[in-house]
Amino acid sequence: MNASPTDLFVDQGYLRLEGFHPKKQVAGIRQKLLDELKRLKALPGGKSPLGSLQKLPVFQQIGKLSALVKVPGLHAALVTPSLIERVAQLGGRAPTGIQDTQLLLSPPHQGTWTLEGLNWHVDIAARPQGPLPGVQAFFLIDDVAPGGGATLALAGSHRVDMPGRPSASRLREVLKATNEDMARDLAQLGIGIVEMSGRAGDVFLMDLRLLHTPSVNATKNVRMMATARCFFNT
Ligand SMILES: O=C(O)CCC(=O)C(=O)O
Repeated sequence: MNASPTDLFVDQGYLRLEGFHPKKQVAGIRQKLLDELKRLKALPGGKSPLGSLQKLPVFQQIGKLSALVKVPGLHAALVTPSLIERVAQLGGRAPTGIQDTQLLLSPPHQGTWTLEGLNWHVDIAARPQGPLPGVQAFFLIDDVAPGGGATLALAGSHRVDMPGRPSASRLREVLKATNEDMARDLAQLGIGIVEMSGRAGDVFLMDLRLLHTPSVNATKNVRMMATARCFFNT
C-alpha cells in the first residue's frame, strides 16, 4: 500500500505540493515584485539601495532585500483557506496562530552554490517525541531553478535521537563537513537534502522542527519565495 501524504509528512517532515496555487494568481504577485524592484533601481538621486546589497554577507542580503519590498495582499493571496485546511490535515487540528507572510527574496549572482557555511537552524525549540508544534509554508512566487537560492531543509531531521534515527550531535558534526563528505554522510544517516526549487505556484509544507537554511543564489534571476508559519496548541 502506498504511504499517504500525511504519512510521508510525519516520516520526512515535509510535503511538496506541486502547482498548489494557480499560476495566474502567483503571476500577479510576481509582477508586483518586479515593478517594486524596478522602482527601487530607479529611485531619484541614482542611489539605488540595491547596489549596497552586495557589500553585505550573502544571507543578510536576503533580509535586506525582502524588507525593501512590499506587496499588499500577499498574505491573503498565499495563505488561503485551502492552504490552512492542508495544514490542519497534517496537524490533525486547526492551527491556533498564523504569522504574517514574509517575502524571501535573494539577489541574483550571489556566488557559487555550496553546502558549506550555511546557516542550518530551527525556528522553535520542540521535542522530536512531542506533537507537531507547527507547519511552515514556503511559497514559490516564480520558478526557482536548482542552485537558485531556494530554502534547503533536512528531511528526517525532526526525528533525531529517536529509535533508528541519527543523534542530534552526529548530525551537527556532519553539517560541518565539506560539500562531498556532507552529501555522502547525510545519505548514510538517512537524512535527505530537500531543495525547495520548482515552479511558480508550488508550495512546501515543513514541520517546524526540521533543520533548514537559506542557500546561495547562483543564478541570474532574483529568487522569489515567501513563507508563513502556522502554530498548533501543544
Ligand atoms: O531565505 C530562506 O530561504 C530561509 C528562510 C528561513 O530560514 C526561515 O524562514 O526560517
